[in-house]
Amino acid sequence: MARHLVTSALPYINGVKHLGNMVGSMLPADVYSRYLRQRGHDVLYICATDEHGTPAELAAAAANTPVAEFCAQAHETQKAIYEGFDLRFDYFGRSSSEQNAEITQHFARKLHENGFIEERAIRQVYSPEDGRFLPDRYVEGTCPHCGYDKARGDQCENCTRVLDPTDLIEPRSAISGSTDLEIRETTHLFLLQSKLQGEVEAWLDEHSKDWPLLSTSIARKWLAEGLQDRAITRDLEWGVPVPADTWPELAAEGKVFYVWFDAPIEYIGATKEWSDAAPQGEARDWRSWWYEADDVRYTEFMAKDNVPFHTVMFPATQLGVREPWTMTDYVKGFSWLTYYGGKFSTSQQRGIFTDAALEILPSDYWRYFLVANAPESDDSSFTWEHFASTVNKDLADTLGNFVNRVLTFSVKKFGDTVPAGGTPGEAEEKLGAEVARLLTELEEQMEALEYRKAAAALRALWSAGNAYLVEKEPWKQVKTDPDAAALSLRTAMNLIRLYAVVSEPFVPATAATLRDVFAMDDAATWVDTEAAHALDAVPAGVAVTVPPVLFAKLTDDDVTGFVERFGGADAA
Ligand code: B3M
Ligand code: ZN
Repeated sequence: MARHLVTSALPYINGVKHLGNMVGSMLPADVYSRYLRQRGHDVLYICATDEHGTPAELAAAAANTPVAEFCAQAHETQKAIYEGFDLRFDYFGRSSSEQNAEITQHFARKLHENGFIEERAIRQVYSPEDGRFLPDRYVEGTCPHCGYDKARGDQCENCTRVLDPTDLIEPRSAISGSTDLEIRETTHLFLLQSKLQGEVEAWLDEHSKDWPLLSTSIARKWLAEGLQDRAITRDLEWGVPVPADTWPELAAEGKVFYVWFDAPIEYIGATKEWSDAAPQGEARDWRSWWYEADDVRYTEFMAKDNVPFHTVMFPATQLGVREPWTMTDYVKGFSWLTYYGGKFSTSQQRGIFTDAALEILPSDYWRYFLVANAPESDDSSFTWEHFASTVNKDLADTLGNFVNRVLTFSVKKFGDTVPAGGTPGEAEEKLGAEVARLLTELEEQMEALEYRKAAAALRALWSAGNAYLVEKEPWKQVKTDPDAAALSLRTAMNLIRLYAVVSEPFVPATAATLRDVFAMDDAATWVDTEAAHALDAVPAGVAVTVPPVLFAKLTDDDVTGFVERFGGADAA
């Protein structure tokens, strides 16, 4: 048994996430944590909403709600959706928590003591009418490159060029619309990342040997470009305040930390939230996971745009703190899931959002499809046609049909207990060997965090059941040799039992249904390959309940309807 700390990138608070966000962070982290728990490890899976920064303030302003209230509501909305997806976090926290503020301020003080933070005066846009400095995103105007008139001070959405607010033609405040803008000097904290470049490189050399290429190549690229010192404070109302004991003037000016400074620290903060929320009598020790925690293996999940922050910038922060905080052991990065080859887009509402997905179909349909088609080394594309054929082939025909056919037929012929009779022979031996081989394959792929390959191994296990049925044909056997039919059905039922266990990380709701088929009181969390080979864990005589059809097939009309509602090939 080992201790596994798992985190997935913290979803921004500013809106419901789409399936592309889900597949690259929370879902694979959940699948992995479930698997590890089943294998008997001590697992802590932590996530949270990322609540600071301009996007949160702007979304709150657009909703006409005070930002604290907006975040509290949006957190509950996201949390409910993730419960709907059966994501089993040990804790789902909030980066606006007191705990995060405390640890973030501690990190900043330590970085300062160690000479990695410096105050620097910079020139920034000030709006007298709004009575405040405007962060880059709060300045709008006309793009000097393409003429788009709603370009933001950090980037033009139209031509994607990175901008400086002073580049904009006819700049105005995004808050009040005021064009009376000035440039004033103001002081910010800078993290001296340039001084930490060598240490980050050395740390990466030592710790990233087994990481996926996607993660290491992004990290190397950033390091090759050279780490720049970076402003880690902003002029915003909402954020972790700069501690007054260390920087009284900046604190008095109301400066807060930059969202990407406090967001990764929230992995720790949320763990402390989890500790602080312990029910009476339950001891939870957040420090044992994060501080001098040599026995903890820490795995992080995220989409590729978040990789630089986790492989380079947050490690730089942690190294500069000069305290033994847990650093990542493995960074699983993901490429993009596209929608018909185009971008899922929150701002343009293109693609499928997690709330809408759950309105249409239960979570297992989505979980299975997304994991089986995870964008691991390359982007992968969502289309309704591909989704429907995957659901129909793998879930309805292969798994669902097998389960229902076996159970319905057995109950009809032999009553509602597992039938007795027959002695396992060559076919059962061959099946057992195949099942044991595929189970080993599934385990290896899960350990390697190769999701597509793990899902393929699971699918092959499901198919092995169908192949066995085709070979034995119990519906024919029953006419001439009832004992032989009983053996075939009992063996098939043992496969169902195995599926109930090994499918759990992928399709937990279905797995629970399959567990309930047999009136057996066993807490078996995983099956070892020997037991899988033997296929006799469910003995004759155990009561059987036939579940309702596991998966509904999606028809052409369903697909047409989905395409109409969400857009199809021409949406991209
Ligand atoms: N919220 C960005 C994102 O959701 C950001 C991740 C923070 S992880 C510490 O893509
Ligand atoms: Zn432009």
